Amino acid sequence: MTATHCPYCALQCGITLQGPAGATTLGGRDFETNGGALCRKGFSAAKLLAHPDRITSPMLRQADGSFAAIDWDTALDLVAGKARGIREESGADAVAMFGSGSLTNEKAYQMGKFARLALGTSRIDYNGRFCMSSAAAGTNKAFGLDRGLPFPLADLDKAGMILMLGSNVADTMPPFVRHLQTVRERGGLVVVDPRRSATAKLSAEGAGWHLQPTPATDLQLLLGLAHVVIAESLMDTEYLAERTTGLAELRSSVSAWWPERTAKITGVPADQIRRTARALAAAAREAKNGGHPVYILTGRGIEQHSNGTDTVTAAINLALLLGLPGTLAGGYGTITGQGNGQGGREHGQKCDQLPGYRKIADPEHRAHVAKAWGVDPEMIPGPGIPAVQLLNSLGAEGGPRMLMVHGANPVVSAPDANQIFAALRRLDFLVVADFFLSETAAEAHLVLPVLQWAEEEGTMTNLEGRILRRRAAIDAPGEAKSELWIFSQLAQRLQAPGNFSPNAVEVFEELKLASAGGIADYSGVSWQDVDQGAAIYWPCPEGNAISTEPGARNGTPRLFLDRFAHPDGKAKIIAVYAPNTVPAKQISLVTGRLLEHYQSGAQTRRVDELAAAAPEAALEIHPSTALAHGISDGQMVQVSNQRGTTIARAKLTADMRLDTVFLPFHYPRDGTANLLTSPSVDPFSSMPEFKHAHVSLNPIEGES
Ligand SMILES: Nc1nc2c(c(=O)[nH]1)N[C@H]1C(S)=C(S)[C@@H](COP(=O)(O)OP(=O)(O)OC[C@H]3O[C@@H](n4cnc5c(=O)[nH]c(N)nc54)[C@H](O)[C@@H]3O)O[C@H]1N2
Ligand SMILES: Nc1nc2c(c(=O)[nH]1)N[C@H]1C(S)=C(S)[C@@H](COP(=O)(O)OP(=O)(O)OC[C@H]3O[C@@H](n4cnc5c(=O)[nH]c(N)nc54)[C@H](O)[C@@H]3O)O[C@H]1N2
Ligand code: SF4
Ligand SMILES: [Mo]
Repeated sequence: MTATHCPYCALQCGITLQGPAGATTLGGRDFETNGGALCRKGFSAAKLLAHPDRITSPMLRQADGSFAAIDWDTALDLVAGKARGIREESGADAVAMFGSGSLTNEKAYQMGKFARLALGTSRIDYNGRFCMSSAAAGTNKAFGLDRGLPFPLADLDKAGMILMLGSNVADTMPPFVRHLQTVRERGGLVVVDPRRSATAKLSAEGAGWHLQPTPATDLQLLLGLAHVVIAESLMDTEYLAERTTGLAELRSSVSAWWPERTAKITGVPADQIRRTARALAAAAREAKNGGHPVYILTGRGIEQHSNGTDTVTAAINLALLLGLPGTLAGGYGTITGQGNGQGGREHGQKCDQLPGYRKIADPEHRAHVAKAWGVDPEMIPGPGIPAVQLLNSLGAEGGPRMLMVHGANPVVSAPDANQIFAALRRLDFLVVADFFLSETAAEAHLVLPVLQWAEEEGTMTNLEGRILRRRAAIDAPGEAKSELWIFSQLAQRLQAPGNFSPNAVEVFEELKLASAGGIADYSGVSWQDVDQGAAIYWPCPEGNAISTEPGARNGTPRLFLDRFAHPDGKAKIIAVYAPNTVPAKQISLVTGRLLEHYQSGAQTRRVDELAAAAPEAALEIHPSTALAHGISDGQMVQVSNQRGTTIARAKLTADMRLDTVFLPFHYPRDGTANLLTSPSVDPFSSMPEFKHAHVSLNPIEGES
């Protein structure tokens, strides 16, 4: 029996695997985040291991468009040859890489190093840009450090009140809900979502409440909440004076957001705004007198907007006004999404970043990492460009001519998918490493078969910043190979400087050195301790004593208790501003997730029971809105705007606002929600506007 963790989301539920390849069975394991429970996706994950769709040898596109199996030497020679040739002709930035928050820490680290040293390119970014970038930008600005939950998840078990904005954990992380049980019983769960989501129902059907704003007006709502706290003198003045800077500007920035005005824009009634602000302040006051802690949590619903960073900042400001972050009375946290969404944003696959959450533009940071890599700092290229810009620059004038994709399916998951298709087709050479022929792999010139989670060794960092062991239980089918091996083979062929070990333990040892002294410091984390199940949270500098006793927490389980990570030790309140415009009377599309499918669906659409439960894109629409558009339940609908058209089956539900429809983004071809989303990005995080677009609706005659 092998103890490991689920391959999918950042909750990283504990699981066990038993039996040989081809007949592996999976069970829930008692681990702190899931207590033995699993969601449907995790529970069925083993069905993908010996799946008939597995790619079992490198595959090269032929002149007639089909793929033919080739051997690894030929494939690796071809990749190295193309990379060298294109670099000689067009410069090092003509070869690009696109990574993933699904990769283990070791693979993410090695990929960043491979891009900079073996390819010499600055053109690397990853799908975490679509996920955590706004929250990361907001928390970095406010606290000087970005770790999704700056406290253990289990701290929520004791909560007296939780304000949850734009997160639907009841569908996206079902075992998370056990940590909300007590706060629900206390009537303290308040959910903000334009949909009456499964999570919103948890609040509304208990003694908590649900705020159902107009999509993309959370910034105004948060300014309105802050207004009430300040106007009614409900803030924690002592905390603000001791632990923060910037209060004065915040005061003036929220002064105009009185509840009635906020209500006009957000659609949330003024009395509900007052009720929520007062309840939060009362709960926070109680928490500091020995009561139950209070948390403000955010998810992609408020972060995936072109003002996502400002909205996160406004959420943090509210938490700071209440005196919560960096205390045992509660705090602010963002719920990280992908399996290694946390570790994936620390080790250097972001275009502006080096391992240890270091900055690639900072001379001292470059010098440290260059030393760990055994190279001259001059050899490390400067900052590249973020995901949306990178993908759209492919094959364009002066843009990359070759791309290597590891762990992403941007044809389905990147915004304005028609443009992404066009960009990939402009490339001279597209290499996709995957275990399935995803929609993006289907566009490739060369596909490299890689290991799945149950076939590889490594570490992952979960939504709490806790480092976990991923363990190999079975052998991989056919010729599938580890990505560490692929990077090491290619590095040799490209005569890269530095060491590229194919062994996860060796790479982890190097990652520790490279991260030492950085923000995300792993230097005191030992592979053996993680292997034995020690609960270790970064930062964990060298010399930290580690206990493997059950219940012991090592490293830094709770951040900021003494000081925030800015040089002055204080949290920065940064005033943010929002337009005072009433949203246009148009149908808003919001996108998001279903319980049954994971991301682009490349994996879960291949699990029979999940595919059967949610076989095609369904458009959630209010019955009255449907009636007004001549749409009946089950009818096929064209959802369109200037960027494209998505075809989906109408699902009438009173859980929607009248002005809003919902599409999941898990489906390919004409069911792809991202045919409609805008590539415009947040100025700080480069997060695209996934969660809001205007659309028109047209029923397709006879199609129901
Ligand atoms: N089943 C499943 N679980 C997953 C994943 C998956 O693909 N499928 N992916 C994982 C990953 S990578 C991530 S990032 C997480 C994401 O987890 P969540 O953030 O929980 O997921 P989403 O469904 O994207 O968005 C959450 C909610 O935001 C709401 N929303 C949309 N627009 C707005 C808005 O303007 N304001 C507000 N307040 N809310 C809005 C949506 O209605 C939705 O209910 O889930 C992880 N878990
Ligand atoms: N409209 C809309 N679009 C969205 C979102 C939204 O809410 N709305 N959410 C965004 C978010 S939060 C995210 S995280 C992105 C994610 O979107 P994607 O980047 O498309 O994520 P996945 O579907 O997980 O793609 C992962 C691919 O990598 C493969 N894979 C998994 N593990 C590995 C590995 O270890 N190595 C390699 N080489 N391959 C692997 C899988 O088989 C799959 O084909 O989508 C974003 N897109
Ligand atoms: S909640 Fe996330 S980690 Fe847990 S079983 Fe489901 S997908 Fe896996
Ligand atoms: Mo994500």
